[in-house]
Order: sequence, then C-alpha cells, then structure tokens
Amino acid sequence: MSTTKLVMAGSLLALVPVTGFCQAPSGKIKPLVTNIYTADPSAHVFDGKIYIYPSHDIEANVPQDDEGGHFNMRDYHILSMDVIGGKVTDHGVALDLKDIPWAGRQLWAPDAAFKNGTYYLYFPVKDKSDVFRIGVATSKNPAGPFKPQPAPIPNSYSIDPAVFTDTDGKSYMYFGGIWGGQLQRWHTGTYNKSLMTDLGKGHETEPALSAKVARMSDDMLTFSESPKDVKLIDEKGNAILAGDVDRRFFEGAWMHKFKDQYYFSYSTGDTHFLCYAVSDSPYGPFTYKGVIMKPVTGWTTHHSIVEFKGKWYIFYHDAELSGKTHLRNVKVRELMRNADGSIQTITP
Ligand code: FUB
Repeated sequence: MSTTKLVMAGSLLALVPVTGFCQAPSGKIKPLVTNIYTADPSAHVFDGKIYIYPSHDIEANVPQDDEGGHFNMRDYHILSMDVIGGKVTDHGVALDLKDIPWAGRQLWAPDAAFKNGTYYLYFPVKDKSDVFRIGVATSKNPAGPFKPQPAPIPNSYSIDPAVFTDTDGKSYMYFGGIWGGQLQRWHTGTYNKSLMTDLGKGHETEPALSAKVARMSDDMLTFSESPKDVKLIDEKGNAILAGDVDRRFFEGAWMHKFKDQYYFSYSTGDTHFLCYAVSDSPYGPFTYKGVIMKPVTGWTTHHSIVEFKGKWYIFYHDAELSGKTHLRNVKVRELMRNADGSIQTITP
C-alpha cells in the first residue's frame, strides 16, 4: 500500500481495531498502528486501560525547515489497548484544528489528564499570529471527542505540554521546546520573534534554556501560578549549560514519580537523546542522571513513561514505517531500572 493510501485510510476510519503486537518474534519492536502515522505518544492508564494521546502525522507537502513547518498536523486520533501487546483501537478524530476557534496551524504533541469526572486534552498549536500557545479541550470520554475552550490557557506559550498529577492530587504542567517550539523567544518575558533556534552564538557557557512548570488550577483549565524554570543541574550542582547539547533540555518533557522521587525526562533535540534527571520536588532542581534512549530513526525523539499492571513502559516514536522525519510511528517497550531506581539505557 502506498504512503498516501495509508494516510487517507486513517483519516476516514473511526474505531479501527488494528493488529497491536508490539514485539515481533525476532525481538524487533513494531509500530503500534500502521493505518495512520503517529508520534509524540503520551500514555495514561484510565479505567484500567492504556490510552495513548499522540500527534497525527500527515503528508502536507510543506518543505522541511528549522521551525518544523513540515510538521503540519491537523487533528488528533486517540489510541487505546487493554493490554500491552494486545489489539490497538484507533478511536478516530478526537479534535480537529478547524474546531479550535483561536488556532492557526500545526497541532503538535498533546497530553491528557483526568480529574473531577472529566478528561482534559492539552495541545500546542500556533495561533493565528503563528505563535505557539497551549489549549485545553474536555470530554467525558477518554477517547473523546473533545470540546476545546474558546481561548488558549492564559500565560501559556511554546509546545509539548505534559500534565502530571502527584499522589497528593496536585497537578502540574511541564512544557516548552526550543527552535521551532519557540521557547527561546520568551526568554526575556515577552515574545521576541528574532530568536530562531536558541539563545545563539556566544551563549554556550550560560545556563541552558529551561522547560517550564506551572501548577494547574483545580478546574484544570488554567495555571494557578506563573510558570517557573525546570532547572537542570549536574552531579556537582552546576547548571547544565547551553553548549552542553548532549544533556540540555530541547523539548518533549515528561514527568513520572518512582519511590517518592520525581523523574523529569526530555529530548535533547538536535543530539537526539532521551535523557532524565531526578529531584525530590516536582519543581526541581533536577539532577541529570543519564540517557534513557539513544537516537531513533528520524530527527525527532519523544516519549512518555507509564506504569501499568506492575511494570513500567516507555512509549516513543521513530520513523521506521516511512523513512521520513515528519511521518512517524509510535512504539512501546518495557522500561527497565536498576535496584537504585536508575533507568537502563535503551539502544533502539
Ligand atoms: O510532533 C511535532 C514536534 O516534534 C513535537 O511537538 C516535538 O516534541 C517533536 O516530536
């Protein structure tokens, strides 16, 4: 089947059961779905099932550039499965760009949360001025359809929201991404369009730009505080520097808690690692600990980590199906830890 047919089929189908084994007899990890291209999987356990909130990659024929113009996605499909390795269901379109009144283009990596009997879908999209903001949409069903709020979350900017609810019930949004994710443009507090990638030449020995964290209000629709820096430090307590490109934050934040420790994980973007850092507070500072996953096929790397039935899993993507950076496919594999809680590095 050609690429075009694959994508068209995906956009027309709803509630599609898809063969969902994740590991071939050879040991090779297989894409979770092949009827559509998917990326940036945020996985959660809701109602005893795994729900995956991915980006829905499409061929929009936009030339590749450093701002990620070729990632020109227009809707979200939610996937679910009862067991890891079981059948994967594609629930069809859960939210469409055309139904978000303030949106311009590019629906990027989403996340979801559940509170007060409501499911929340958080999504980054450029507004009509081409500035990334983060929106929220609600549903009574984890698979949607989701109804968007009329405006973006006030004080939100940049991309890749990841919402973590702590064991005490407090929820936090981690977000941000440099280069095409525009985080650097907010460095001074107001939007400065001239900063294209990061802080630029001459800033390599300064602390790297940080992801942001903000506690969510009880209704999960706004921030209850101004976003703060997610500080990354090395084992000596020094800030990770902008020039330390194998360790500095780029995009794709995720948070999980293991044995009372907060694990902040992220992508290093142009060096293509998934890394993690640990703290005893959800606000950090987080001490860099190592690489979770070495580079995958394709430019971007993006993940989530979730516990399900007593095991930990990492959901991630690569570009195995298409061989093209902007047409990705999500995968899952078990995440292994050492006795001290450190994460074993995966070579995909
Ligand atoms: O999918 C578009 C962007 O690519 C995401 O927002 C980033 O994390 C990267 O995966």
